Formats: sequence, C-alpha cells, structure tokens
Amino acid sequence: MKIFLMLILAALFGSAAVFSGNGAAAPAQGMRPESGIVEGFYGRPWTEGERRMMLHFLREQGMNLYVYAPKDDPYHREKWREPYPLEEMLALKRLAAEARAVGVELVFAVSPGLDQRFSGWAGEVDEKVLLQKLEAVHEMGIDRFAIFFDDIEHKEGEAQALFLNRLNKELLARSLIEKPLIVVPTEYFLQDMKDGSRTKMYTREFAAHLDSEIVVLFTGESVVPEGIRSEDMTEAERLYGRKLGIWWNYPVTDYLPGKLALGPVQGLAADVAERTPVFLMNPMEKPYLSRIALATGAEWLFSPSTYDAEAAWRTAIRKQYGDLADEMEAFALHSRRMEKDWAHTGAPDAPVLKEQMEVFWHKVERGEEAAAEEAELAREFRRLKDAAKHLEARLPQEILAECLPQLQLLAQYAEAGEASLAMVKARREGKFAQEKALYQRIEGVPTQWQEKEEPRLSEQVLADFIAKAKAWERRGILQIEKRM
Ligand code: LOG
Repeated sequence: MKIFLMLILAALFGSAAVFSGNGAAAPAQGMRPESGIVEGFYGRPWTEGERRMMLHFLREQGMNLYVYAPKDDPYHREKWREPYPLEEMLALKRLAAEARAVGVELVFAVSPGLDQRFSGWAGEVDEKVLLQKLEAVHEMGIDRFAIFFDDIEHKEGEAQALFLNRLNKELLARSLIEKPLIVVPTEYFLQDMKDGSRTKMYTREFAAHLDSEIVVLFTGESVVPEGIRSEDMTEAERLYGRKLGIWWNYPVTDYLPGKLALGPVQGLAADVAERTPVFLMNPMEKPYLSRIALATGAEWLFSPSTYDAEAAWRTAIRKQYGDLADEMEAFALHSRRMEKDWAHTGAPDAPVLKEQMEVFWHKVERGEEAAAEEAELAREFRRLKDAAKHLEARLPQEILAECLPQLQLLAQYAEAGEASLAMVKARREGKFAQEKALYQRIEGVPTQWQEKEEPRLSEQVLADFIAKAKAWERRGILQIEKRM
C-alpha cells in the first residue's frame, strides 16, 4: 500500500515538475507564456509609486513580468554608460524588493545602441562598462536583464549578436542571471525585416549569429500594427530562426500623446498566445488609465481562443471603475483608436454612434426630415455631457490627472453637438439669427490638430460631427450670400 502511494506521489510530482520550468523556451502545453509590461515608451518615466501600483496590478491580472526600459531615463539609454546616482539606485532596490514580494519578475533593460562601439579597444571598454552597470544593478536585487537595440541608426547585426552572446555567457557564468537575456533587435517588425534593400542583411546576420537561447522580441508586421496573424508569427520566426517574444505597442501613445488609448487589446490571433514565450505590452505614459487595455491583454492571453475584445473591455471597466463604470465606458468608447501615418491600431471609436450620425447627415443634406435621428443624437450628447461632468467630479485624483483635458473635450464636443442639432433645426425653421449664434458656439471647437500633444478624442465620430456641422453651415451661408 505504501509503495503504491509513493508511486502515485512520484507520478504526480514528476509530471508537475515537467510543467514548472519557467525558462525562456516556448511554453509547453498547459503552460502560459511569461507576460506583463515593458515600460518602454518615450516620455516621462513612471514614478516609484506608479511602478509599485503596476507591480500589484500585474499580479492581480495573473501576469508576472515587468521590464524596466523607459526610453527617457537617461541612464537606460542616452547616458547608458553612467552608473545610476545613489538615490535612483536605492529606488531600484526598493522596486526589486517589492517585485519579489509581489511575485512579479523585474527585468532591467539597457539600450546602449545610440553610441555603443563593437570593435577594438573601444568595443572592449564599452562591454566592460556595461557589465559593470549590470553588476551594480544586480546588487540591488535584480537578476534578469534585457538589451534593446531598437530605434538606432547603426545596424550592425553580426557585431550586436556576438556582443549579446558574450554578455549572456558572462552574466550566466557569474550567476548574475539565471535566465538568458531578452533582446530587441534593430529590425523588430516584419516590414523592416523583409525589406529587399540592404537592411535585410541585418536580420540575416543577427539571426545567424545569435545564440538560440537568447529571447528576441518583435512587434508584428509594423511598429504599431492592427494585430498579429499566425502567418506574421511564422514568417518572423523563420527570419529569426527561433520562437519570438512579443512587444505589443498598445496602449502606448507616445507617438500621439494627446489621445488616450482606452480600448481593448485586439487583433492577436489565438495561436500567437500559444507560440510566444513572452508577451509584453507597452503602456501609456499614464499608468492608471493604461490598466483598461492591460487587463484585456491578460484576458486574451489566458483564454485566447474564446477572447472577445469588446466583452473583455467592458468587464475591465466594470472591475476597475465600479459605480463609475457606465460613465467611464461612455468616455472610453470615444478614445480607443490610434491613427497616425505609420500607426493604425485599436478598436474603433464609438462605431454605432458614427453610423447614426451618418444617417442623420445624409438626411439633412438631402433636406429630408430627420426628427428621430435628431432626438437620438440629442439624447446621446446629453448622456456624454453628463458622463464627462460626473467623471470630472468623481474620478479619483490620480486618474483625473491623467485625463482631464480629454474629459473636458468630451464635454465640449457633447455641447457643440447639441448646438449643431439646434443650428440645423433653426435653419429649417427660418430662424437665421439663432442659426448664426449657434454657429458661433461651434466655430472654435477644435476638429483639427497641429501638435501631437493636443488633446483629442473621437476624431472620426464626435469631432467629425462638429466638423460636418461647421462645413454644412458655411456652405449654407455661401448659398445665401449668392442669392443676395
Ligand atoms: C519603440 C518604443 C515606442 C514605440 C511606439 C519598439 C520596439 N520601440 O518605433 O519605445 O514606445 O515605438 O512609439 C518604438 O516598439 N519604435
């Protein structure tokens, strides 16, 4: 009987051990990839308090990695050779201790590529300096590292790879790390990796020389793509000759900081979650508001085949905003999509409302009666205005500080929307003085932006509605003037 029991126990623990390895290899069945965030955006690095909050949040979401890589921490990138001042060293130490207590692994990254030298005596010096830097950070209680070569001019694939191999070996030999390095190559998105010109050389050389245990991250087809298909993954894996980790550029907004990315993570094929060893999301400079998207990313990772982005998004808002959830959902619905010349991602802003508005304008332009549409839009503008005011009065201070200009813009749009409806009505009723006065109320409402920092939301929906109202009125005035 005893032997029988031991056999069962051995069988149980034996199989458990198979699944408990947490190395960088692709996850075995039943195991999840490592996951979390890469604090890897341009802009104000987070404060210690914000990072602590995020560590706890990651844990609650079942994620386990925090990669420290703020582009604008000078000691991470521009002044990578210089050691951290004492104060910042101690802050790292406190953060590492917190991470350990919480059960999230803190990975420290350096981006030396702006001016790192790879050959000769200078190359040796740089390597030594970097090693010393990592040693000092290790003493603060951090034992996993990453090296990033994104966004740099020099593309020295072979030299980078050989350097990374040496560094990885040295760190392992000195027991400064237990798991291999995580790296971002200089070509980290498919379009760039595949480019027919000289750049293609880089990927080939980097891949050919890099030790297979080193984890390489990629962002998908472009830097900020709509999603990642299985084919993208397959092709990138082929080019780099290994399983690839993912650096997901949502909800990051550093390329368009006036907009908040408050939508769900979407567009990631289900099998991507099963194939990748590491899934990292790059958040906004605003840590509190980043949590909506991050929670949905965790949800995708844990049930990729049944993931429903819209449902996950609503659930995340419910959980995070409690009795302000309805208002928050109304606001966030207008701030999900990220569009710039080279970046296209995120769920659309308020797609149903957009359709209603199109029907409304279609009828108005043809001089048709649109009372039902008008009433419906009026109700929605009122609801949005109330939501904005309510959130402004009741959101916790740290969250309000991250979205006040956008909330005020929402209120402004909702009011301008009401004025626009009234303006159309005034024309129909022949009340021209009133029409003119209403136009003056919407004339100055921003529907175009010069600077990427200017607050914006709902560009294709609310802003577009106001822009259409302005254009409609201007055309009307022109016609009236012609007749006079
Ligand atoms: C940077 C990243 C930045 C992001 C969005 C990667 C690997 N690197 O184009 O730091 O936050 O774009 O602007 C990037 O994505 N490169």
